[in-house]
Amino acid sequence: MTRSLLVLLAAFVAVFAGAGGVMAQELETVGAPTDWQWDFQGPNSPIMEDIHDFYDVYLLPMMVIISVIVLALMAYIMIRFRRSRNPEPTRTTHNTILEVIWTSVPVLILVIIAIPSLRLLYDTERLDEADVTIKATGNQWFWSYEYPDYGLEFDAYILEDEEPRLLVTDTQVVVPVNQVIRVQLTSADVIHAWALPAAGVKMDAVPGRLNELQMTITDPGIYYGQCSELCGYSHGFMPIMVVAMEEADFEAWVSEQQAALGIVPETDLAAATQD
Ligand SMILES: [Cu+2]
Repeated sequence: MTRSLLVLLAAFVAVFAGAGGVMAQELETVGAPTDWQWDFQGPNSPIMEDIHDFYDVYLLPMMVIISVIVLALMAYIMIRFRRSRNPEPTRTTHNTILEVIWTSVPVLILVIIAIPSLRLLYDTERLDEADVTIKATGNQWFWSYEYPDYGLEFDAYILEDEEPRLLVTDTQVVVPVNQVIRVQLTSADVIHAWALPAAGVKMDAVPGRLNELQMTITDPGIYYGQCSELCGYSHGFMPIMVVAMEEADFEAWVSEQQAALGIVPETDLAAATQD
């Protein structure tokens, strides 16, 4: 009795795991917001590593130093030049050297920030030869995806009751790790924006235009993003869920999807015509 029950259970688990597809791969969540988070997500892409470095090593220390200096100056002024100590106020209105310094130093600081900042901006806009191309179309209020090279096409709708809340979709964008992914973006109605924080990408999806971004995800796992352009009533309910997997797993996923749709892969077609 117990044994037949176990067999039944095993069969059920096997069928269920098989039907699970992407989710059955037991991938961990890598790119998601966390409670009380106050830093960036990731980095899980080369560009996001650069963004982290630019902020942590460069921008943040600079901001801290400037804030501390300004605070110290103000404290000094408030104490040293307080009314009780200076009953007779000074009539000084100009100090040429001081004015040159407080104009040129901030300009210099901005130039120092601008150089690595523009370099980083250039890197984020770069487009290399793509290994996988995905077309994402924004709709009110869901994303539709196409893999033109594989003949795949599907919509991704929110699953509102799943955790992490408001981030899970019924179908996922599957990508291989450590490959150049080109995401082409457009919209069927209003302006949306496709963003994946852990990978350091965000770009508008504009009706009538085709924008392109590129990302290379370095770690297998599940990543979450959101539409990042106010697009109407359900703007907060069209999340982006990306599953990054090893190349072999990705290829298996593509074949699985193609088989389900009855698509004959191009390589098989070529072999068939040769015979
Ligand atoms: Cu949107």
